[in-house]
Amino acid sequence: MVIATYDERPNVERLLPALLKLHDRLRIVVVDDNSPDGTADAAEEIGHSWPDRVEVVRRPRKLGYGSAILAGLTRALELDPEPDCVVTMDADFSHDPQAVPQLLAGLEQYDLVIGSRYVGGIRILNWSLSRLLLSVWANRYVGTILRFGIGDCTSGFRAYRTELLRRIEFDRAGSNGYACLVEILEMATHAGVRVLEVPIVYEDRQHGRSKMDRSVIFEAAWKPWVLLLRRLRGKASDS
Ligand SMILES: Nc1nc2c(ncn2[C@@H]2O[C@H](COP(=O)(O)OP(=O)(O)OP(=O)(O)O)[C@@H](O)[C@H]2O)c(=O)[nH]1
Ligand SMILES: [Mg+2]
Repeated sequence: MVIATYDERPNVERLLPALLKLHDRLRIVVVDDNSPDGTADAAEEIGHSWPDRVEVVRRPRKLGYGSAILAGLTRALELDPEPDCVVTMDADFSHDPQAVPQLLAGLEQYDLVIGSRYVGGIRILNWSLSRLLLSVWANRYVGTILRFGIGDCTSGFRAYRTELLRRIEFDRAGSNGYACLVEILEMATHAGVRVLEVPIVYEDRQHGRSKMDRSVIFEAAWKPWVLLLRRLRGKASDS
């Protein structure tokens, strides 16, 4: 498991034990950006009760969700023994830990499984209308430009086969924010991987504050165009 955290102490204190109880081989990499509320210390403390199962990557300052996920995936692939698969999820319970087994089950036949808020209808609880519209619109925007044929391109609740992550060299992704998820999806679809969307219920956070900011939205707006250009250039140089 890879979990990016910034000021998520009350959530992490409940989430990590809930995940660790799911399976005794499950290990967690928390990537924390020096959260002022001591999230990293709380995660390490929990790790003491679950030896060798929690690793905390401490970064000096807030460097962005996307780069935290990339750092977490890099660390997860260095674990010994190497995991067969890696799940990424948010710390704030918007992604239900009980849905993790369902995502993992999908990996038996697919290389990437996405916990999708939008496949077969919208399943989001307690979001304001403006937040919902922004997310629905952002997904449509990405889908229209890059035509993945995937309902939820910006979901951070994903299960990847390790082999896929190695094959696509995921660490070439350069986005700091949520655009990183779109970038990884572009690399994966370019590599012709099998993607499954599993419907999930997404619930708004009950503790803590959102970390969404303007720079993240700005990056999410221009990045799909850069990816499209790269794709077209790649096709031109192939032919
Ligand atoms: N390490 C790190 N984690 C981050 C950063 N920004 C967000 N996160 C974490 O990434 C996950 C998703 O961020 P959220 O703030 O929940 O983003 P969101 O779900 O779009 O916003 P909400 O609707 O308010 O929940 C959470 O676990 C955050 O703590 C960051 O800059 N660094
Ligand atoms: Mg959230």
